[in-house]
Amino acid sequence: MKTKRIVWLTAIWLVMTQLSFSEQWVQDLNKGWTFHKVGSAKWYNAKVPGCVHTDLMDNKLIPDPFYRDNETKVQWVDKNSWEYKTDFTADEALMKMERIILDFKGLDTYADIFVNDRLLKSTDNMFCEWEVDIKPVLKSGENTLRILFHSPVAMGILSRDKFNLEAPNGYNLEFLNNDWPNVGPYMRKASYMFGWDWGPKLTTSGIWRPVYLKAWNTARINSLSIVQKEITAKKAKASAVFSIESSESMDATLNVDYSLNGSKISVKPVPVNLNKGINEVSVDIEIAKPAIWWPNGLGAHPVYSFTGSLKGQEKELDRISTKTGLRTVKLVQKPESDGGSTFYFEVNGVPVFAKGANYIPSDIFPSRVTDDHYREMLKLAADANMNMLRVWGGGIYESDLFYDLCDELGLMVWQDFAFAIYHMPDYKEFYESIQKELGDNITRLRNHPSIVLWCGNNETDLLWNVLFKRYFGIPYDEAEGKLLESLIPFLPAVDSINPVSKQRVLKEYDTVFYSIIPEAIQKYDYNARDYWPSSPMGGYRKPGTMTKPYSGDMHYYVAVINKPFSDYFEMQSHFFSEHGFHAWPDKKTVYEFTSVSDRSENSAVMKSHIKAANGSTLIRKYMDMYYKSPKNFDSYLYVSQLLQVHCMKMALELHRSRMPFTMGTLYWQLNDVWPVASWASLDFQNNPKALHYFVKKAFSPVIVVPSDYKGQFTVTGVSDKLQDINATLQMKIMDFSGKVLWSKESPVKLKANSSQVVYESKTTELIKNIDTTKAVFVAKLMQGKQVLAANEFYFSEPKDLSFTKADISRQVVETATGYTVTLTSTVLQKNVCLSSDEDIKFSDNYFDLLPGEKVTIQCTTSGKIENFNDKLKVISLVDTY
Ligand code: BMA
Repeated sequence: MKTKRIVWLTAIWLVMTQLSFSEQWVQDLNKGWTFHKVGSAKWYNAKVPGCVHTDLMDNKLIPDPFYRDNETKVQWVDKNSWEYKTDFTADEALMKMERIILDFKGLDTYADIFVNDRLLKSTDNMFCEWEVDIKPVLKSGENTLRILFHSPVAMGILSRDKFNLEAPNGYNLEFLNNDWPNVGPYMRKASYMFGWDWGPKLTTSGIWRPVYLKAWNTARINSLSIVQKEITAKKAKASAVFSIESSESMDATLNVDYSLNGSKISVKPVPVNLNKGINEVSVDIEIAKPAIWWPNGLGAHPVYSFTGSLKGQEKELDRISTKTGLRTVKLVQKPESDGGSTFYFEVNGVPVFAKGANYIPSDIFPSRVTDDHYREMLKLAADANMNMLRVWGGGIYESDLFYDLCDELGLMVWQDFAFAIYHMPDYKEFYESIQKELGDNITRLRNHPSIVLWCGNNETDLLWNVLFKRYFGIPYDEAEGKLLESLIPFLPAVDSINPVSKQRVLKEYDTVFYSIIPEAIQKYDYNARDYWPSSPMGGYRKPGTMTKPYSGDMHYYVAVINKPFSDYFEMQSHFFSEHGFHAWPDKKTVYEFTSVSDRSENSAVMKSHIKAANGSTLIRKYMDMYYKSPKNFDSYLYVSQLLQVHCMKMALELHRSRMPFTMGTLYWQLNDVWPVASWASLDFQNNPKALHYFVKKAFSPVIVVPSDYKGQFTVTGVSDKLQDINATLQMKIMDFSGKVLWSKESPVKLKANSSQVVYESKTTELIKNIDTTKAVFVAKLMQGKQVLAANEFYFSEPKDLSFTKADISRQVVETATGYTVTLTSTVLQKNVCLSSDEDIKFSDNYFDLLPGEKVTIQCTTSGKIENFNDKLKVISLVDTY
């Protein structure tokens, strides 16, 4: 959780010290930076926080790597070392302070820190915060801060050589075929920067988070943790745990205030006796009738503010503030009669079906992500009825704002530690660096109510149980292994390997994920959340999740194992923490990174913006299975998005209708780091793909799901609501001109927080005498005239449906925020798509327009658009072939 000190600017500080109010000095050092390539004479302006690639771009020294295949043209950057410097002034008042430090919130990665040309510290971990004592070298007047960033590639080679063990990594991190070795796993730097199957290889360096100059006298508060002990409707019991650093032993007083929506309550001051050094001291808090924090869709998400202050004999020495929400949460893994165990989250005593997506960093250069981008993206996730995001381990520990927004929006966070599918060095300094990383990040994040789980890593257990066991010749469960192996198509040949290496890799895995991490969670988070060592896994030291009896979570990719989308029906799991299918982003985004000559399916530039193994071949293969071949490039982009929805509609609806057996579906992935064909539902500029509009429907609190499995047709009602619902189920089959061929209506009672079959029939019975190439099944759950849920189902694949071309008529009305467009058609229009070259946000898109039905779309614009109607393009699937 972000802990804010009161920032005294120099001038204010002088006034304050005269009044002897506080002993703290905090000054932002993010101005006046310049940078250069080590060895070159010329220095250029730099931005802090920032990174070398964005600084090179701002100075027009490299082209935008997102455009065309420019990625390949900037690969020289990470083979070089870079230096940054700035000057700052120390006045007499500062010089008199007892302690003076520089506080770096993030340095990427191997940095030597110099003040006035004296080397003060060398860093080795992008995820750590570094405090450097500068008192001994500080001069009154001008001082120079210089930071040398060593080439991450060169340092990675040194680390790998020191490790001196070659074993396979589960991921080919070097997507670009150059002569440089795969060094990502050998350093504590975000893995995705070395290339991933949705990201470019742009391995940057720099001061990626802010820098502060801080000074204090006597004592300061290092952190404040609100440890929740008992939360009920009647009362909340918590402890405000302070970590205080003091330069002398003394008597002091701790004060804690808390507030929700303005009204402040003070807890009785607590006298403490501080020792010289670090002190952990706490104040008990009891809140009567607390406002409880709930996940999105289940209630409000109130966030309490807490302020803690430390008073010495005469004056206040320091003050810190933080926020938290009050709730209980646990991961329930109850043993089941068949030997498996459940896997679901229980929040405030209620089992919650987790609906959401996997989150990867918002940019390949994370230092340039704006507050507005985070706000828009997370709002889009919450608006799509999500209640959980998994912050994936190959990325970064996100910014404070990210988690603040998740708290405010009720988005639960499954937080991976930053490890993804590789084995790592086992030398002492590497472990120490990991320990510091865990302490820094758990301390920063632990007060966020949104974080509901710590997870050790992404897919390292999977890697260990398949790849390593096979590589090292260790026996493993054949059935599990075969399935898992098929998910990892790039297994290296079994080799003769030194038994010492085998022992080392085994030990390293156990040391990091079964000792170092659990110990850090106990020490810094007081075991406030559950720990799951790896995603996916079957259970503690239990591989695989794919066969009976089921336990743990699962990652499942239908295209990787070369199966039709219907294979989703065969795959069981209590919790799908990853699954997905990839698609191109919108035409507008594709046009931005291509020139005219690049705009064909298999052009070199298009291929350079799809990193998934056999990516474009797979899109084409599945497109041919389900859709008529698109007539041109623009249609191809649009149909690729429909194809993604076609897969995910089956998946998300199926998973929800299997509750309570399945209690979570997090699709891969929410967002992108650059313009690319990927599994994401939002592109890198937060433009929704067809999938995102669809997800909002699939994750609605109440849904109705028609499906056909092995000749049995069922309609399932699913409700996340915590009260039962009485409704009427209306069903009909109609042809594409609206003629009703079959209909049925029945009352249903949907039980709270459950799913149930509300209609079933043999499929052949239902569709006898019906031409399924021209028919749609429509289900609606009604409460009086209100539609609680609606859905369509087709008995034939889209390529076999036969549509008639007809106009889509529209009525446009100007509104305060833009326009509303009401669409109708005499025939069924599948996947109606509204688009424009203007900047317009549509309230819905890619929906099926039923014959004779009216659909009204809100079009939000930043101002009036001349000839809006002419500029708005409306097509449907029938226009693509
Ligand atoms: C999973 C993830 C990522 C990857 C995704 C798509 O394995 O954990 O590593 O990008 O699949 O292939």
